[in-house]
Amino acid sequence: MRIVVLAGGIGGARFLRGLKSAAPDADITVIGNTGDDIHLFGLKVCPDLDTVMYTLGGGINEEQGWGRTDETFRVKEELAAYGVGPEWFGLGDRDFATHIVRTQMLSAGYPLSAVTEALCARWKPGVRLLPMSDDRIETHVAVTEPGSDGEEGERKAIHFQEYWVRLRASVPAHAVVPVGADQAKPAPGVLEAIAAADVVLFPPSNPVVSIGTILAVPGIREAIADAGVPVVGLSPIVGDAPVRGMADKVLAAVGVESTAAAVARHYGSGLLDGWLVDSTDEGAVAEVEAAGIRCRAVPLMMTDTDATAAMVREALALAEEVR
Ligand code: GDP
Ligand code: FO1
Ligand code: CA
Repeated sequence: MRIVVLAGGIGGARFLRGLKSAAPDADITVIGNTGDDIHLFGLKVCPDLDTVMYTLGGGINEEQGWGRTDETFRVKEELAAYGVGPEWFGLGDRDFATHIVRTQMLSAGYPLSAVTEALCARWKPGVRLLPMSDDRIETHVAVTEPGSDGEEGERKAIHFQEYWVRLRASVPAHAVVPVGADQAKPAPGVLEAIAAADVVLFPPSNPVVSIGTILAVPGIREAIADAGVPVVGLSPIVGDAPVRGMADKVLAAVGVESTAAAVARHYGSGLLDGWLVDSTDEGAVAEVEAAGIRCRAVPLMMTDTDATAAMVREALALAEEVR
């Protein structure tokens, strides 16, 4: 079975670990979000691609969910000693090597998709990992930062990483913009993988800054809708709040309530055929079905690989029901 998965970072990566366990013989193509990408110290950092690659390749810091295991921060300390920041972004020594190799290859003219393939030759994630696009796309968030005197500050756009990592999403997001997406093209292989898929899965990744960003690349949403195969998603919202992260803040920015049903309606029946909500959100099932999307309530906490594999089996069963 050919399965295409649209993935962000931690939520996407953990879901994929369950998918590999539940469907060991499946041919899995992952379309990864690159809107989180940021240039730091002259290097190109791709947090969500790396989170998927390290998680599936056995190099992830399990507790944190991002970055390398057994990490040290000597380089970051030395940079700080020169007064060179940002200090708010935790790039570790082992992780730095990935960004150096990536940047070196990009500078030599290789597209990000080829670079990602080369990095994966080491990590062997067991899936085909494609960036959503080879073109530069960076998600920016419009915020009003409080001034130092406590007065209301100026409205400005900041990089998504600054919003999340420096500000911890502590101020409202007025708007979320995937800068560059409208001019971008899907990376080689993306549209082909979607057209050849037997099923498309949306893991419980962030609906705005992960899956929303992938869908913002012209052609990807249309290819999924036109593929004529079941599209099934899993809710990242459980009991009216994200399981982790800032999905509530960025959903508010696009005018969507933080409920499992509202996220399903946001994707819409033109895109989604099936939707899984957590057992505790059983009450949302009727509302989702009324929107024309087949819905089931099942346990959706990715506590370990077995629990996640059970979620995947429910998603694949729902795909067969709507096929
Ligand atoms: P990020 O790029 O690291 O933020 O990761 P993703 O975008 O792939 O996934 C983030 C989303 O995963 C968040 O909105 C979380 O609510 C959701 N999430 C994380 N763990 C779980 C879980 O165990 N169950 C469910 N249903 N959602 C989860
Ligand atoms: N997340 C943090 O909360 N703090 C960090 O300092 C941080 C550094 C970092 C470095 C490399 C990397 O691949 C990911 C990193 N992340 C960090 C996670 C990052 O913010 C991701 O974009 C998440 O996917 C959030 O969407
Ligand atoms: Ca992310």
